[in-house]
Order: sequence, then structure tokens, then C-alpha cells
Amino acid sequence: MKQTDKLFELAKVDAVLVVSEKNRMYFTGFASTFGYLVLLHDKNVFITDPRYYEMAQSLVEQGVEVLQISNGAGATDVLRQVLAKNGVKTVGYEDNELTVSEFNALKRELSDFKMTGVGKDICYVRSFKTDEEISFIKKAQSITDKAFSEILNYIKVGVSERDIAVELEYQMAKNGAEGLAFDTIIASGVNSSKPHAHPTDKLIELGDPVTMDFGARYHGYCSDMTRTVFVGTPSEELRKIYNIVKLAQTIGINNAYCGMGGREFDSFCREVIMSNGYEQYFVHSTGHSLGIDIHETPTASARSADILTARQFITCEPGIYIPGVGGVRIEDLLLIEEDGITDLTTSDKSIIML
Ligand SMILES: [Mn+2]
Repeated sequence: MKQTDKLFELAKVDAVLVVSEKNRMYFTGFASTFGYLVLLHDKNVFITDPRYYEMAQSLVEQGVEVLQISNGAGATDVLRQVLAKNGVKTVGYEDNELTVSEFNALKRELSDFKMTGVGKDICYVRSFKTDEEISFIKKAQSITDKAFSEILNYIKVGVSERDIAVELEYQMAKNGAEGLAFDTIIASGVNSSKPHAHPTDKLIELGDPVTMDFGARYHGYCSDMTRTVFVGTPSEELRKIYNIVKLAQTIGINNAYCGMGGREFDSFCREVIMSNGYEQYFVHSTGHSLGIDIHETPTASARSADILTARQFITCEPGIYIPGVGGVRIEDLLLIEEDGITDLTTSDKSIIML
């Protein structure tokens, strides 16, 4: 089971109850819509129902005890028995995943135990990727880069933002994506000043910037990249903005190092934009990590207290957005390792005019 020793170092509890689908998937590698995973100091127990019991036998090989809920019995009855049998007094739960009503129900059912939120600790543990997770994210990013090179042949005057989104998603699927990392963002012309614009029926016009922010999912893991390209020749102002964003991003990546602060990394990019007088138009943070979720810790922002270290990911995505004019964002995905930073995004960043 992944990283549970690390989790128990942080979370001073006797057991951790994993209920959310993604954290069950994270710890077991086994996809299921229902189950209670109980992490204990010396063993792990997976409680599931007959739909998954047979499939869950694969976990037995990993040393996980698999229990089936018999017809008519409640899952929490079995859960209570497991906790009591193992002398558990304090139970860590996912305070960042459960709804209020799920938590209230659980608290009622487990009133004999002390409940402690450990969501932050799970996020921290998840931020350090294993070799396998790194390989999945690398593959997801390579699919995303391939789709970008294909979409350049497709974008032209007269196609709509929605057309581009659909084609991009098709290209990711065709190159091996099992799904999307998040809803594709396509923003053209003046729409591009809205950092997270949804694709519309707007048609591409000559001179438009087209910002594409998209990612693939591979074995459950996300990738994320953004490029702004131009159809025809951009205005002087947009070209200027493009060059500043590109410079900010290049300086950010070149200065990045293992052990830097999230705030420090943000400042590498922000200072370039600031010194060119556009700081008021850089309206979001520089980067975030990803994994099973598209936004994970650590983060790189002016308020981040995170330290970015080995086996963690961070995006580098400065942007400038001017309402009524347009916007530019360039985003790469970086892997931080002890011996340096690897930029996993291979797509061109020199200004592209289609
Ligand atoms: Mn991103």
C-alpha cells in the first residue's frame, strides 16, 4: 500500500478511514464506486460489497484483508467491528472530501471513536509521486503534446471554439487518453482575456489569439498545458504581451530548483511581468501540482508557504489578460527531482501564427 508509513508519521491516529473514490483508488490502485478502506499501522482492510468482492481479491496479493458485507448488513457495522477488533481509539477521516451529511452520518455511526480530520496529511503524502505515478503523468503529458501538434493543422478562420475543443479532445483520445483531465478551455479573440473561458460558438477571425488549456487522463492521472497561438498576424500589443509572458515563463523555468519556495517560484515569473508594467493583468497564481486531481498541492502563488521538492510536480503558467484586447497564457508541466527540473511539455513556445 502506497505511502501509508508516511501518512501515519503525520497523522497521529490509530486508523485512517478512506471513503472517497479517488483516495481509495490512490492507496489501492483499485477502481470501485463503493468501499471503505481502513488503513491501520500494521495492516489494511478493504470492506466492499458483492459487486467488487471478486475483483478486490487482487488486493489480497498486496496483503490487504478484503471483507464482504453480507446481504442486509450495513457497511458501518462491519467497519465498527474492524476498528474495535484492532484496538482503534482515534480514526482519521477525509475532512476535505466528505460532505457535511456524510460526515454527520459517520460521526453518529462511529460515536465510540475519536474522529480527527487528516485530509491535509493525505494531500501532502499524495504530493510525492512514485515512479509509477510519474510515468503515468509523463505519458498523459506526451498525449497532450501530440494533440497540440495535431490541432495546429485544424485551427483556421471560420472554425468555432467548440469545434477546436471537440477536435482537441478527439486527438487526445486517439493518442491514448482514457479521458480528460478537466474541461477543455478554448478562448479566442477578446474571449481570451478571460483566463478560464468556456468554449463558445464564436468563430475564429483573422488576427485572433486562441488560448487552449487542456489535459489528458492516463491511468487516472492528469496532464495540463496551455498555449496561445494566433490566426494570421496579431496586433502589436498582443505580440508584445506574448513575448513578455514567454519571457516570464522561460525565466521561471530556468530559475526553478529543487527546494525552492512556492512563493519564490511565483515571484520569478511575476517580477518579469511587473517590470514590464503588466502586473495588474496577471490575475492568477503561477502554478499548481497535479496527479489524480488536476489541482493538487504544492502550489506556487504569492501566498504559498509550500516548499517544492523532489518527486513533486508544478505547472509554470504565467499569463496576461487585458479586457477588450485579449490574453496570453503559456503553461508547461515541470517535474522536480533532486538533480534538477524536467520540463515535461515539449511543444513549441515561439510565437505561432497559423
Ligand atoms: Mn494548469
